[in-house]
Amino acid sequence: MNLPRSPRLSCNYPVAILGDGEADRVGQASRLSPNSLPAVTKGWPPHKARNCGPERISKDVRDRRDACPTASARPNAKRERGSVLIIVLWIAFGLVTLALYFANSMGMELRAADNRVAGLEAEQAIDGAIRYVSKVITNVVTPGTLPDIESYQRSDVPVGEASFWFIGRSDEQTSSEQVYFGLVDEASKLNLNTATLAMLQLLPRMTPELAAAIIDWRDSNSDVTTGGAEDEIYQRLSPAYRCKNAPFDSVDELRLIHGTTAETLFGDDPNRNGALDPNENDGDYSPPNDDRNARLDPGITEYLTVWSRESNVSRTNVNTQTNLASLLLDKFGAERANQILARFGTPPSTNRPPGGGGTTRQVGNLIEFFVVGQLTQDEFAQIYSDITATNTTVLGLVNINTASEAVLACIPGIGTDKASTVVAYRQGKTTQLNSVAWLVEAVGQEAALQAAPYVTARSSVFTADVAALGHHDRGYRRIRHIIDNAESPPRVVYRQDLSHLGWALGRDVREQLELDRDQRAINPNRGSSLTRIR
Ligand SMILES: [Ca+2]
Ligand SMILES: [Ca+2]
Ligand SMILES: [Ca+2]
Ligand SMILES: [Ca+2]
Repeated sequence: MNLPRSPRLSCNYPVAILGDGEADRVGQASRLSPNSLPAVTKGWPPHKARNCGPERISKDVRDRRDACPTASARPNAKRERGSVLIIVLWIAFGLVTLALYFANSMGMELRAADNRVAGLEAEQAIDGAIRYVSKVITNVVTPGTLPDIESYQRSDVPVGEASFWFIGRSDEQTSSEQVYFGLVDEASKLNLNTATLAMLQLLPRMTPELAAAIIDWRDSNSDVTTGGAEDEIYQRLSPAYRCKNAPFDSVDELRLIHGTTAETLFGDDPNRNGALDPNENDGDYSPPNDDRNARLDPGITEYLTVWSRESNVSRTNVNTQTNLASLLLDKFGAERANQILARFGTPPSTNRPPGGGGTTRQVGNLIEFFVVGQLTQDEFAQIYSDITATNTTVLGLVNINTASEAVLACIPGIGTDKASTVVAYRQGKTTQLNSVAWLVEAVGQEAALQAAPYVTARSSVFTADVAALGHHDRGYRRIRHIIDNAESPPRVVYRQDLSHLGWALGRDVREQLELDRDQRAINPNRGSSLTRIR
């Protein structure tokens, strides 16, 4: 039998799998067509070859097998060994790939877990910050005022491996790109529940229609203010809802008011940090679509609150003659007390009937008391924290010591023409700002008396807008708290997670954090230098 010298047939395999009959058929097939031989032998699996005993192999085949030169068998063995090597290499490659994949996956998991831990640290730091604020406002030097910024830590305050910042507002912001750190006085804003239509209309970005809709939302009736919106408007919306006809519970409720837009509510400052971030001064390149005028033009939420209130429960009512006489006697002595009381029509103490009595002039507010009583500013400041014109809690008074120019411009008697004068007057004067009396000197008696029903120099509700980072400056969190200190102990009346608004600590803090990170990489024992930033 003359088998063709095909490389595939030169080894033992095709020969070994053929019995005598098959070999003959192969021989015949090879004679007919040498190319057909591989097709005949191809279907025989190796195990069949193993089952074929040597007794079934024809002598001719055995001879050919025995005579098969080593030179022809060796390349096949090498190829088999090469195939095994390639398979092993592929398996090894696959295993290495799997190992790398899982290593990378575990690395990501580890980093995510580390970030979660950093986030928890930041949240705990914020909780600690609120306890710290409670202590600060309870122990404030002048009760009823915003704590002095030098009396507490407000930037990069360490809590374990975490740190926190109070995001604040101030006239002292030298650059609108720089975030100011500190507590915020809620009495520095207009109260949504007490501001009149005329006052609301003077706010930046406010329209007459929106101001009217705000009035309609909070009043108890369904009479439409000109340009406003009652049930008829809201029932046509999809989904439809009812006009509240009740006071606002939060400033964010403004989103429900007909006519509000994101631009109206937040303006150039969607992250609500009071600073001009890069995306807030690049036009429409990135949200928001700002006017690119290098100045922060915030929305109406910047100027509004629902929390400002003044509790007068423990104060002396100047309209109660005997209590006032007792206070004045204690502070200024009998002679001066009688002079002041006489201006209210109260007879001198020697002629005064026991238990009070007599005809006295009633005043509606403390500026009127100051003007009528002809006290000096120093005298008035001495008794200001002890007196009131009403024993009830008064909502919505604006603190003239902390309000921004935009808010002061909304107050009758001050207006847009005198607001800048008020701000300029109070800057640099710390000793004369202990009462509302300085407003008389700043804008004149007539204007001050017109503004008097709306203003105060006391504050008891504060915002602690706390941003925090965990270890390695990760896990950024930001939670805004409103804390009411009108009654002891202080209590948190509102809590809002603002972490979703993104980074709010400004460019300076970010750059300083990156610098610190680089320097820590060089020297792991080096601490933060962020305390330099204020
Ligand atoms: Ca209404
Ligand atoms: Ca901003
Ligand atoms: Ca922009
Ligand atoms: Ca702008």
